[in-house]
Amino acid sequence: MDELAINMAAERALVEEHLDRYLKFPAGCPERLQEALRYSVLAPGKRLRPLLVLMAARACGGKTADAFPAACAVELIHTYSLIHDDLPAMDDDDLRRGRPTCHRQFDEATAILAGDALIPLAFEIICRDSSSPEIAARCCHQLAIAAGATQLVGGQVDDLAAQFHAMDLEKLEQIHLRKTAAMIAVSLSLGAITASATEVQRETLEKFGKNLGLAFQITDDLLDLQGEEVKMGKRVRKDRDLGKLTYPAVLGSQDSSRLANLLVDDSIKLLEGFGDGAEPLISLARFVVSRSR
Ligand code: GRG
Repeated sequence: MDELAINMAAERALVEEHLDRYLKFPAGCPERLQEALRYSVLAPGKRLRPLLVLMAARACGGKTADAFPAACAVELIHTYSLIHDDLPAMDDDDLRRGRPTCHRQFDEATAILAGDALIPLAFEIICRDSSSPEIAARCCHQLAIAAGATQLVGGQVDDLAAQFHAMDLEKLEQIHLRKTAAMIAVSLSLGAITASATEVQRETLEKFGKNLGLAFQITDDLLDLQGEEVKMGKRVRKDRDLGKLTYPAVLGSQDSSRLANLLVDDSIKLLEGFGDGAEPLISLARFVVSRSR
């Protein structure tokens, strides 16, 4: 393992330690709910979004210690979206992060409520643990927009509505910019805010995140087509069964892969002004298109 991979593993472990602490509730939280929350959040995810928060903070000269609340909050919102996406009313999946989905392991009502509970918890953590009230307010505002009706939720609604309908590349991009890229872009943005970065730095990182988010989605589509269920820890070949139009369906696999790499190359160019502090972000961007899960 190279030095960066070791640092990344160490930071992932720290994110998981924080998540573990944040998922111990005072009296009043029903035991089954706590169990479902810990089961879903502490399952072996890649933790891409929290790592992006930490690395964006570092690229802007901030302390990663100040970025952990926002990093964990993003992971909690992301996990809620996965739990709800897996429900019978949406993708109806049995496997997530290598384990039975939350509604399979528990029951539908518990899965819906566990997802619901993660949303206020994310904002509670930012409000209580950020390094200043101003940083907390700015993080909450950005995260609320990214997770809200025009971005994550709106993108998901349009994605569900588009099933079994013809779509062009522009529509596909509009859906994925909102459903997938918004949460990745906001991770970069929150990292910048926790580091008290300039607005130019924050916007540049956000743009980097949008490109990276699209590259991530294209890779996800390719892995759905070519990946293995055991490695991915989730059902594969499901996009076709669900009638979803994907990048490989529109562009073919080779051009999709070319586009993903192009987006990553373009996004890396945006980081030129950040100097050596952005090296971990560059490596993570390359990982997004070379990953096998
Ligand atoms: C329910 C509001 C709502 C939104 C759901 C997250 C999502 C939107 C759908 C999941 C389906 C999907 C394939 C989305 C595109 C890419 C994506 C978000 C994959 C999952 O993220 P990873 O690979 O997951 O980072 P881990 O488990 O590693 O955290």
